[in-house]
Amino acid sequence: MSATTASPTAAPREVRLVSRPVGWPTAADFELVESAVPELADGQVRVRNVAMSVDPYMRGRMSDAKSYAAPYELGEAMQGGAVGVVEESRADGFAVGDHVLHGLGWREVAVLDASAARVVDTSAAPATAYLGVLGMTGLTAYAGLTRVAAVKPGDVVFISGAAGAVGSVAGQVAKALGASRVIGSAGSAEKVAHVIDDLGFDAAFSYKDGPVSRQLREAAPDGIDVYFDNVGGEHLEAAIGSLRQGGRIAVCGAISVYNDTEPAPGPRNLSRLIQTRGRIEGFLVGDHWDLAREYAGHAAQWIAEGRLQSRETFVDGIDHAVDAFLGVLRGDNTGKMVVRL
Ligand code: NAP
Ligand code: FER
Repeated sequence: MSATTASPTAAPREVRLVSRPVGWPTAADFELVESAVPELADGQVRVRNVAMSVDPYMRGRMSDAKSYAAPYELGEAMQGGAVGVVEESRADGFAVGDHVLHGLGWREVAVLDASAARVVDTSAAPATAYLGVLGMTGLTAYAGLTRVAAVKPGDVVFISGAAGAVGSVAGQVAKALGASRVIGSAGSAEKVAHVIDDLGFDAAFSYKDGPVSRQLREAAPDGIDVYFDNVGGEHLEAAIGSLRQGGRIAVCGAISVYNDTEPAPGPRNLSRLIQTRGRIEGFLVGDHWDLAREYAGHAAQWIAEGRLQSRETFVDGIDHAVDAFLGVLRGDNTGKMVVRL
């Protein structure tokens, strides 16, 4: 993955959506073009992005189906989390040189209302941390565990997508909140070794090695109290099958079905929720921003104590942003996938 960073004098570029994929997206659904950079209006900043996020939810916004986030417009630049440096400011509280977090990724230079940007402290953490462990994906893990699944000390917790941005934080936070046993699943032997050896999961398995239900029963012979679902499909059915009395399932994502062209069959064992008094609940991080300050405090402490590690997979250059995005859907990343610009 080579670096082809544009020189600051070259015309900045952006990635536009040009067609809506059916099934797996391909490079032909995107185009990389020069951006028009408007003059600043009062209250605006011009930001040179240093890193942009690529996330699974972006697959949903490529489609025009009605959802919680508006579809990307055809022929327009994609959007998403980014951090950058203020190059010019016509807004109080934003100085040239400040690092800011904002929502106009997928472009090298962004002009936006300063009210839609937040200054971040890059002396406390690298800028890219605000796209991952200290940003949206970290808060997703914390909100899902504390508010939706209500993890409590002693719980046995199962987390799919365990080596990914959300899952890696969720496993470590579950331990920090007192879970007695944390089990992860991921898509390769290397990822399984990483979550056990580096992130402190008690057990993990590759879902490519055999049925999830069997591997989960082996890892948690007495069942699970909490399942943090990033994947859906076979994983969700397996987790319902292993749920103990009063178990809770927080449905965060269903990446195994995001590129499906036909609706996948639902879990065949939902009736187990009756006998177990189990609960299953979906959530969106956007409903839990009020937890951001609480999480930031815990995260800083857990990081300082070595209890919360984060890894990033970097891809360099906006001309490789589409590869990075497709890579997230395929599982090329360990930890947060970030494109450095
Ligand atoms: P991520 O886990 O860093 O990356 C996605 C991972 O999904 C890949 O690395 C890949 O890892 C795995 N994957 C791909 N296809 C799979 C399949 N068929 N079965 C199992 N795993 C598969 O991404 P993330 O940003 O942390 O997001 C994780 C999940 O949380 C996604 O479902 C996302 O949509 C969701 N999410 C939800 C919210 C919310 O507010 N509800 C917020 C953020 C994220 P492997 O190598 O392990 O397959
Ligand atoms: C995701 C990232 C973010 C996702 C959902 C969100 C389901 C939610 C965003 C919001 O609450 O606005 O990958 O997948």
